[in-house]
Amino acid sequence: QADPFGFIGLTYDDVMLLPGHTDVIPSEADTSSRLTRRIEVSTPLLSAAMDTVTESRMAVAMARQGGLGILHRNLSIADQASQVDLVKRSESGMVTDPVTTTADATVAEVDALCGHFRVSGLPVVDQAGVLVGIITNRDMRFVSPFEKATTLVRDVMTKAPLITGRQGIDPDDAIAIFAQHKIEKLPIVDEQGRLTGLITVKDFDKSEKYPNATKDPAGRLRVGAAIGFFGDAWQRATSLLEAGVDVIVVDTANGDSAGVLDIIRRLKRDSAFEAVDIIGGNVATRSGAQALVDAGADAIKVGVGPGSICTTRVVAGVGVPQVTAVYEASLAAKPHGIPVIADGGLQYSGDIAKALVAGADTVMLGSLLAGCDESPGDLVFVNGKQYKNYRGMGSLGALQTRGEKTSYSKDRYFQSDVPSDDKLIAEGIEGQVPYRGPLASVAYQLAGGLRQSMFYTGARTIAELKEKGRFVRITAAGLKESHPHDVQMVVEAPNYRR
Ligand code: RVP
Repeated sequence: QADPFGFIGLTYDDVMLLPGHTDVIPSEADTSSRLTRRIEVSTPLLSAAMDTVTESRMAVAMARQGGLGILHRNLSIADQASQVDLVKRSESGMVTDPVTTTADATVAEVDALCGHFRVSGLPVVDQAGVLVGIITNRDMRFVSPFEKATTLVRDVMTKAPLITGRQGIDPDDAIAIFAQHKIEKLPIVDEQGRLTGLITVKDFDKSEKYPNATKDPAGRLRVGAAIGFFGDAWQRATSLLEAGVDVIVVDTANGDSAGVLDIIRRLKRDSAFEAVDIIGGNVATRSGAQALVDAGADAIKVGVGPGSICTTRVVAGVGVPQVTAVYEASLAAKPHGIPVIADGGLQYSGDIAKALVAGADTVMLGSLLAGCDESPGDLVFVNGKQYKNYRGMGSLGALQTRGEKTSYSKDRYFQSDVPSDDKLIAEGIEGQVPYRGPLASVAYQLAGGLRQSMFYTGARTIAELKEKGRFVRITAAGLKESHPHDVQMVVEAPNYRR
């Protein structure tokens, strides 16, 4: 490069999309997009793999809205795998591996399982897996709290013979059985009477309620989970796979590094992981994206330093303003048909379309989702207003969170070898974001904003938006003009906060 300063970095606030001729109305715009080489989502939104953003509740909510949650990895392998399990069991055409109990268990044990898996009853099986009964809320209702620990399932369950379905039953036939027998759970059994699945009426209700949900071929919600590259990362990947994860994200602050590229190559070579798509990141340059493409990544995650809680750009002086980073990465990924994820730095719904036009296929959100009901953590009251805690995975607090052996977040910042906490170099901060209510309404506003962008640019599909979208660079005065100005805001808008 002749001129060492010849390369300008632009971000969301530096650009606007040009309006263009349109014959699209917002409600007709199709927001579906490619998440990875093989997976499509109907809403191009991902929730960040952060311990104040995505655990199973958020992942379920994201998938129902047609996006995807990426479970964070600042917890033990067993805990993260059990979160995958919770998402995979949450809603499905048929549960192929239902949670069960035995006749000798106590009602208290059944209660605990039902609470953990958020279900209202369990099939009862014997040692050979043969269905011997079912126990639901109805059966347990008259067991007093004092007797739960001593009452056995066999004494209250509804005993076999039960109404059951055969394997491969048609969904319409299942619905007919629910209606005819006024039951809510239909155990599926094989010829020997062994339980092989469970269909619940609740799942049909949810399918109708969330028609755009991101689902696997078996009708279960999809979920992603983050891993690192150091220590027990391989074991983590294996446990996530066994729990049924759909997407593994090798999630680090610098994806263009030997350890990250190596684990991506190994995962892609191993036939055991054939069914799982592997996302690599993060990078912010064309060469970084190229390295991930060459390693075999099924999608490239872009973002070094744009995050609202991130201090990498000031602590290390390194990063690329996000719109330029996404554009550069897409130059390497696009020719290979590998989707790009724009991770971090989005403040408003309008930034989604900007990211897509710059070259992304989906976006990943932290601060915009951390205030939702479904994100981990309780509400915090400050001066009578409601907030939720939100912290960077490179903040001291997150770096110091310990699991069985090590701090899981440390390897995201390549500091696994740092001997004591007082020697850590933080790259993030801990803060709070305003409470925003249920994810469904936040996601509705975000996707709605994107549909408005598609209307203004005359794009019926995301592919058309990416093709037709044109940028204009703006100045500080232009940015000032873009926001509400010269008035005192008196009513809170559902999709705008200064
Ligand atoms: P934002 O949406 O702007 O809040 O950014 C979220 C993103 O920030 C995450 O998806 C992740 O890539 C990045 N991040 C998370 N922790 C930190 C940090 O501590 N520096 N950065």
